[in-house]
Amino acid sequence: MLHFDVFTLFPTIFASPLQESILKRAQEMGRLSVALHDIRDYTTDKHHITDDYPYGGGGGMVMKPEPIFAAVEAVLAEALPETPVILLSPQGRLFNQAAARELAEHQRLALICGRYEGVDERVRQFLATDEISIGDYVLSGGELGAMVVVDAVTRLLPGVLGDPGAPFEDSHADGLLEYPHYTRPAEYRGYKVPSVLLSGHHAEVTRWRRQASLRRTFLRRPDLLARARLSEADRVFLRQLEEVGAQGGGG
Ligand code: 9D3
Repeated sequence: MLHFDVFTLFPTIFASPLQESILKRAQEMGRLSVALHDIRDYTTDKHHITDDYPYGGGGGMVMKPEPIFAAVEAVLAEALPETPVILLSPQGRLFNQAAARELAEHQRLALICGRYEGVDERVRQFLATDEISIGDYVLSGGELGAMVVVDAVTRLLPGVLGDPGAPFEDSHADGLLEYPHYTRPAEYRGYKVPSVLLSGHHAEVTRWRRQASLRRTFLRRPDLLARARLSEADRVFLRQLEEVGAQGGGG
């Protein structure tokens, strides 16, 4: 069982993603629980202020430290001292499948979502143990980042996915992009499913899929090939792609 404590000014953002599909099922199965904590509930002033002007001037507002510290310390009072406290921020280390696997080892994770131009630096220095960005683009706050982390980590919990070794493997499990998937009809508007997939030759299907994966990764994400787990046959095929070009397909 993995428990998330999410600290946010907009807890309702999380409602729908948690109520559908895999995340819904994971909660029903008792593998996942998510507690949403409204940072505003931990303000002590009459107007429940959570932001303030930046020292030194400049535009935008900064999230005040007191309500964030109060919220996290109250909620995690009885938690294990090693519970990661993760700040979602554009300055964090980039989230990837390896980071998701690492987080899935914990029993409890705290996620702090920033808003405005950012959070007071003391939150990052003295409260958070970890800082994560989900990619090099600008979001309006940490909530969607936190949701991405919850989703990616939950899929890795034992029993959450139907059959962990089956065809729908993680795109990044062996470090390659996935091969193309097809279902019926065998011809749609004149567009045909590759005949090898209808042939019943299992070994040929496996080889076609592997080569389609390699070709697609070579064309779209060559950066992934450096860290991919490749057989000698894979390397021979890739050398061929480099020499004669990728010849359409897969791109
Ligand atoms: C004006 C400079 N901006 C930094 C690029 C300020 C700023 C933009 C967006 C400050 C905070 C935010 C809100 N973003 C997040 O909280 C965030 C985020 C993101 O923007 N991109 C990728 N991952 C993440 S995780 C949290």
